[in-house]
Amino acid sequence: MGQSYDPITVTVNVPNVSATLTNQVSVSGGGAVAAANASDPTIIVTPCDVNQQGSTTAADVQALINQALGSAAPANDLNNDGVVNVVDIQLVIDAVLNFGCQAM
Ligand SMILES: [Ca+2]
Repeated sequence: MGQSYDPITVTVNVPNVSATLTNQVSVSGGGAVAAANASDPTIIVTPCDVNQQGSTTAADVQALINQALGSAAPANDLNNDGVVNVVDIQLVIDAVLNFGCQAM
């Protein structure tokens, strides 16, 4: 009782799709009567999620339109070509349509 094991770090790559994933872990053995379980929901944020709230929506499309029109600072040059324009807007629309975020 009262003992612990060194921290274990696990790094994973996930598909480039906005979603919430749940990290889960189960530990058994060591004389424990029952397995110990823990879970931790994690929001996956992609570059197409312009407002970084955890999913890609029409609000993100609107944010890119504002940037392309110059009414907002051009902060999300998703294809990294030096300008925020209709190409970047299309990348966000594709993400909204669940084709994934193809930002570079
Ligand atoms: Ca661009």
